[in-house]
Amino acid sequence: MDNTEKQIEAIQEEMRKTPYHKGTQKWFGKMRAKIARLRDQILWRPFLARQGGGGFSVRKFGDSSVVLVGLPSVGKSTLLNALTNAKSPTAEYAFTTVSVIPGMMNFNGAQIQILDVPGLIEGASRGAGRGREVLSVVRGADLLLIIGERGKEENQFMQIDRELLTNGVRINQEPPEVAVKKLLRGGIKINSTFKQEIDRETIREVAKEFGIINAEITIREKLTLDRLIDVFATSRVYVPALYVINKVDKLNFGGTPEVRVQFHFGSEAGTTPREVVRISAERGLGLESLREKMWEVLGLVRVYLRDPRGHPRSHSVFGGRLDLEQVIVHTEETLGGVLGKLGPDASIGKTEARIWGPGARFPGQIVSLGTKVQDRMEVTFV
Ligand SMILES: Nc1nc2c(ncn2[C@@H]2O[C@H](COP(=O)(O)OP(=O)(O)O)[C@@H](O)[C@H]2O)c(=O)[nH]1
Ligand SMILES: [Mg+2]
Repeated sequence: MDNTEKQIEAIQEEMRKTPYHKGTQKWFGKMRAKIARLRDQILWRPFLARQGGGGFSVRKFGDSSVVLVGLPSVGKSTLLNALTNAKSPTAEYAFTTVSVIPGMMNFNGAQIQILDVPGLIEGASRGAGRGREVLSVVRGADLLLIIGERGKEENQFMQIDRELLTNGVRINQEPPEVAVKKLLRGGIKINSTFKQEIDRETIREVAKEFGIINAEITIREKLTLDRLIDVFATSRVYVPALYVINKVDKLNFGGTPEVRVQFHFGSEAGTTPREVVRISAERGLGLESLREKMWEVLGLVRVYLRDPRGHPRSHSVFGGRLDLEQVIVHTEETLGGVLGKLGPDASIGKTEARIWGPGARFPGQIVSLGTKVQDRMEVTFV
């Protein structure tokens, strides 16, 4: 254990001995902020030491990047092989795979990169320093698949959640709605549109712990102490996650694999219920639901292209079958963004779009490039 970790332990020990009440709230806020700041230091140290990340930086390919997270032997390698073109070794025992194994999943015409990162969580208990690897991989992910094993999932999900939480990873959460405007003088001014349970002195104390002396802090949500600290801690990442229960074939409860909403086992305050997809990676059960769900959470849409005369553009593949030409973009994207993806030659002189299908009030409607895309919208640019 290094010095910083010892400091964290000492603070935690002190907190255990101190009763929590209105009078000690400010002190607790300060201590929690101190711990968060020390964890930031641990997490960022390797990045500061050698810029560019080091061994765990993975090149991103495709339209989206998904990272598999789970304890050893839950079936990550098996799932990677089932979903993608990758060939990853699988085995009964732990720690078989040693480096990042990428695979590419083709779904709805999109290329979705899936990364199996052995050791990401598996070795986390062996030292807090591993957190930096967790963070460096997770930081680049558009989605985490958190995998547990049927019958043990409750405990496994909780372990992963806790591990991610202490490493600055916030799953299925939006960043706090707090704006911090640094000022040159005047101390810390706090504006809030909600009545806060945390008193203003505590908010000031936490801000100060992160070196903020003069600032205007505007709060637009009801904050917990955790969320308040998240505002200032530098190592926070916000990533969507899907929970997956694998090996549903093993314990035969007579049920079929299904997608359903289950309530959060850990009942951490402020988190939304977990949505769980049940699969058998080995038998190939539930994989279609999983792909659909991944697609939905990744927020990808297909936009089909038509030619300048409004005819569907297609190219033939595999002996004459016609595929519509399409572009994969994020749901937040506009038609201007689609045009941008077509490259400079295609976009020159184009100022409007004509659309068909979803989103079009009538076939061939002329709309602006600021129009939001919809799945299966058809478009040509004019
Ligand atoms: N019964 C059953 N076994 C599975 C399933 N998926 C994986 N396994 C087995 O679980 C063991 C560990 O799988 P592996 O993919 O290596 O797990 P990893 O350590 O998370 O990568 C292997 O023996 C797999 O054959 C499944 O859906 N059902
Ligand atoms: Mg593996």
